[in-house]
Amino acid sequence: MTTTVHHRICPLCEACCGLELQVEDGKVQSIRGNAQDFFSAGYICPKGVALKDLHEDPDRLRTPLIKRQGVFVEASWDEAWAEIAQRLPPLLQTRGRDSLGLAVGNPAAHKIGLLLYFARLARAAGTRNVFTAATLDQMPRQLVSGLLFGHWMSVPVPDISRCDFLLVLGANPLASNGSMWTVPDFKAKAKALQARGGQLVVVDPRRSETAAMADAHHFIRPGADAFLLAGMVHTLFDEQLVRPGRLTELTQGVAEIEAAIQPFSAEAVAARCGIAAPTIRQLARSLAQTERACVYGRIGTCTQRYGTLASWLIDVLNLLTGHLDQPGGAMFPKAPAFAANTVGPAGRGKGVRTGRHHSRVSQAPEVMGELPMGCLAEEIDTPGVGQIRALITVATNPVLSTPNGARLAQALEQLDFMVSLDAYLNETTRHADVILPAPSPLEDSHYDLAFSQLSWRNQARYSAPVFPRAPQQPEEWETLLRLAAILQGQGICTSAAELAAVDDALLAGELQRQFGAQAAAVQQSLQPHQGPDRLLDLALRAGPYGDGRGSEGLTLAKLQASPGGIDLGPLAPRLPELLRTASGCIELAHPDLLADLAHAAADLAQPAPEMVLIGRRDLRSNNSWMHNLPLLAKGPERCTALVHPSDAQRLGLSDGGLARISNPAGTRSISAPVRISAEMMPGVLSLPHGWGHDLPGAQLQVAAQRPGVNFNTLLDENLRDPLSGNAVLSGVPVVVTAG
Ligand SMILES: Nc1nc2c(c(=O)[nH]1)N[C@H]1C(S)=C(S)[C@@H](COP(=O)(O)OP(=O)(O)OC[C@H]3O[C@@H](n4cnc5c(=O)[nH]c(N)nc54)[C@H](O)[C@@H]3O)O[C@H]1N2
Ligand SMILES: Nc1nc2c(c(=O)[nH]1)N[C@H]1C(S)=C(S)[C@@H](COP(=O)(O)OP(=O)(O)OC[C@H]3O[C@@H](n4cnc5c(=O)[nH]c(N)nc54)[C@H](O)[C@@H]3O)O[C@H]1N2
Ligand code: SF4
Ligand SMILES: [Mo]
Repeated sequence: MTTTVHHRICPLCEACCGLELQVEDGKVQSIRGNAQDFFSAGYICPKGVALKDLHEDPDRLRTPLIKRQGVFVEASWDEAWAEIAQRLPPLLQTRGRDSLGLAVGNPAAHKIGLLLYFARLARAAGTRNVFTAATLDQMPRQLVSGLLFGHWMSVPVPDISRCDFLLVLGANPLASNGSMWTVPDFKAKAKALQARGGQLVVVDPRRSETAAMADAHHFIRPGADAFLLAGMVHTLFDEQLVRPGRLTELTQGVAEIEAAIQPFSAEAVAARCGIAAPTIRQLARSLAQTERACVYGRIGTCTQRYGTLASWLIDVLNLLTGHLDQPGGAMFPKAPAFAANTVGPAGRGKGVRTGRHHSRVSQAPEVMGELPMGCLAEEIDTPGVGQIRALITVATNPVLSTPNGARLAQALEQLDFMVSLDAYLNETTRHADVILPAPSPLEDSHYDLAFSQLSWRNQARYSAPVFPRAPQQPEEWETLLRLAAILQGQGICTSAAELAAVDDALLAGELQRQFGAQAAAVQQSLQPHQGPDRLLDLALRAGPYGDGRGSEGLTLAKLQASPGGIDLGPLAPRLPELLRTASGCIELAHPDLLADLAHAAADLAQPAPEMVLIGRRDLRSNNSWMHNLPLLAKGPERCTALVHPSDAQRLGLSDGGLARISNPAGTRSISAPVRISAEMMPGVLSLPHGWGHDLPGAQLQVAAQRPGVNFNTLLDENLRDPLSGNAVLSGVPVVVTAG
């Protein structure tokens, strides 16, 4: 028997832990944290261990499926490509480019091949109908980064290892392992903060796992973060605590904010957010008076009507208290590759624009080139010019992850043609005509294109595949490139050489624009890499630590020779160098933000509904797709409705009994087992999303045994944060009865 040891970055969540796998005769024997990985230092969670289950899952697709007379049959790759090439191009020719929709989901953020080649697919498709999970998640955060700093990915993260006061809103990193902030083992870092005398404060309508370890926890009325944060900003002005320090000269709009924030005194917002005015004032003082302090907000602050306002006010607070871009505060990582805020002239750029086009039915503005995922169903089921008639889904399960998935499921059935690139035959891909299987993550190389831009410490890490791919199984970038070639009218690439020629031609065009006369020489220097590896080598070498800046600099080869990763040092101040706004300043008071603040002022008196619904995450689950892995599926029921004892009594709910939860109109409802707990804020019910694996036609044998119920059945697909297009997933009124 031969045992080999492999190092591999976990692709399952944003913590990006380094793993060590022991493999014996082609089988995974064990998976543990890689103690040699400088960045995650041996940390791992149960999902990382479950990569073995994922790799071996008999339900994971290993061959393409084609639907014939309503039934999926296994097919060869050649047959699958023939089907696509025969059906897709004629449709687009008669119906136009916008008749094709593209939808891409969460796992793509973890896959460099999907990220880089989905962009190529979208360009080849030429459609405006591009939808991603960003509008179910962090679009408000990215919009604010774009407006203030000039690029969507210029996102400040807490410099936790030097911070002494960390205020966390709407995030539960003990369950999620962090988001828009790559911070493996948050718990140890938070404990170190507490051990040096610092304070962790959590604002959440539930006493979450993170809140339970905090020094203080405040319940907040769901959806009211913007009001709390506005009350804190008001306090800063009211109590003369505004000190932007060295950013004063670099910031536009402070006076406008002072004027616009006037209606939001702590006393005026207290009832709206359910937090007493003295507490709000004290939070503002603690932030202002602690030398190294930071506010961090995540999904709970984004997935609400005022998601963009809340994300913005977090930056405003960090800036006005002198904690933005300061050690121990909210700092900007400097990624080694692909970060737009390291490319081009430093300190000034074009900034961002939104609304360059709008969705056909609801007229929702594009943001970051995308339309809101909540609009996908209506774009398919509303007749008219530009109606979506064909859809390509990539690593997404919107039937479970999007509000009113039932409408979407019906709409998908009406499509003329649908292709899915996915790991499973699930609630969404069952509607496809052709499913193209993804390889196992253990058959992929890995580099975190997105998360190296959000890391608690600057880093470069890469891992090679653990296993070779099955003989016919292409890499995902190859699949996307073949689709792109078909959409570009180049037909089916039947050989590797043909595909390489398409890839070479695309790269040559890009290099020509970037390097002009030197393009051919640059392309030559990137040998022998191909596909995403070649683009990574280019990005690393041209990046801020690259060998383009000196012979000692980074290359892919150097990264490949460093299985524990390369430490690029602690976060360091980056302003003004990072800015890409037209003014070369932090544009703190964009008119759209001020206008929405005025809307919020008009909404200050909104009374609290009797019962609202919020989401939650569990360490052993991940969105909608890991419920088929035995290691994660075992244990107590996870899809439960948490309610406060006083609500349970009022509503006649019993622990372990069922709660019937309905939308206010009473047209849609689900029943979930109740857990009564004082960890809930009264008037708030918490349920996890991503469940509901009882739909016919999916092939998820383990998940089907305990399907759970679909949270998103209750949500209204038309409820959005108007600025970012992000779906409202939290704080939604519901009617709850026993049964
Ligand atoms: N109510 C409510 N709804 C929510 C949320 C919430 O908090 N509350 N959260 C939202 C958030 S933050 C997100 S990000 C979205 C996520 O929603 P989606 O973007 O739909 O992502 P997942 O639910 O993670 O589903 C991932 C899909 O990718 C497939 N897959 C897994 N691995 C691979 C792979 O390697 N390659 C390919 N091609 N496919 C793969 C899976 O089989 C599955 O179909 O859900 C959102 N929906
Ligand atoms: N184990 C696990 N890890 C995951 C995922 C998973 O499904 N499971 N999903 C991944 C994805 S796609 C993402 S985007 C991240 C998300 O990572 P996080 O942002 O940390 O998300 P959650 O763990 O859902 O924590 C959100 C918290 O917000 C609270 N909340 C709800 N509404 C409000 C509100 O209106 N205001 C405030 N202040 N709080 C509110 C909830 O009670 C909850 O405790 O997690 C990622 N990691
Ligand atoms: S915390 Fe995230 S990255 Fe780390 S092992 Fe778990 S799933 Fe993987
Ligand atoms: Mo997400």
